Amino acid sequence: MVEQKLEKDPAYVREFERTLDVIDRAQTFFLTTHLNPDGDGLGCESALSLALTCLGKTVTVVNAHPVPAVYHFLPNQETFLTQAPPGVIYDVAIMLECPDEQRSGGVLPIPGGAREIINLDHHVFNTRYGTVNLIDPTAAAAGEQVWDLLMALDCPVDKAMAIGIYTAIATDTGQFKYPSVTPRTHRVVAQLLELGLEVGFMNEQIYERVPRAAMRLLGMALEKVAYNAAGTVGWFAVTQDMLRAAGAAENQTENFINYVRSVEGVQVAIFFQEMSDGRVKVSFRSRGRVDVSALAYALGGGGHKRAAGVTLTQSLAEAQARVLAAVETSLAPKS
Ligand SMILES: [Mn+2]
Repeated sequence: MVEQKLEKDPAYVREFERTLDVIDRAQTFFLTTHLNPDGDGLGCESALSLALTCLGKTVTVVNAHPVPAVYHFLPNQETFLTQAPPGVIYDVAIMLECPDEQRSGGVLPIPGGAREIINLDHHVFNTRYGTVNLIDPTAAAAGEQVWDLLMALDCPVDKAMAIGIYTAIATDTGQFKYPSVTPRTHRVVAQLLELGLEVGFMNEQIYERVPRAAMRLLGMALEKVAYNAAGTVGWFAVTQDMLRAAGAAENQTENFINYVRSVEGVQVAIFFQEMSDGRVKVSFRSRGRVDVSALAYALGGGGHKRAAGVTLTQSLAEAQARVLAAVETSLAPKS
């Protein structure tokens, strides 16, 4: 693992060593990720909770939302909670790709508190709110960072942990297709395969168990994709009415946006989802020069250069008008 650590800057290596020290001295752990948890956050929680348990530590995993059905194959996910136990003070809280406290969706602050906060993330915008900040925007997924940790902890890595790390990296890189992928990404995956992980099994678990209702919803949504005049922006929406008509759940739309991102000429794909609480969840994907993380950040959200999002407290029509105007501005040639 010396090789992987050498790819990092000295400040990161220092924080990494501090992380190991903090983990070593602690007994009780609290883990969380961002709201609407995705494959990266959940895969990290799965693998890291297994490793900490193996070290004899006590681990509590709490997320703002339940684990989506697609990720029910992740080892240990059945122990994940959606409410923090009241009054418990933890030795250490580990935030897995949660760039600021608000993104935890109300899980932070922890009711009883934590003595140390390890803030592990690969987002460019991170408020560095931890007592330890392990921030590496060159990591294709937080799963790469967690893998480094697992390799350095005093507990043998195994196939169950490999399942979580593979899920984290595969889902955050669009199955190893995005520009965020580096030689290091594939070196980590090679190590996972050496533990006996089967790629075919993983692909089936993550991508080939689409519920019929979700497929129906996708069909309805794709019929209504709209484009700007230049064909550089494509957008579409899922409303509460559509969810009801398809019999689908709110968290079954995770991959929808990638269909529009793949259309010839489209530089920015936007997906609007009307939530049951009336707010509108907006997802961005970029293929061109547009930095959608800056766009999302300006609207109050966050993310990466090519994948970002924000939740707006507006009607769907208002949210669409506001977001489309912002996108056109960011596409306009700078004068
Ligand atoms: Mn991620």
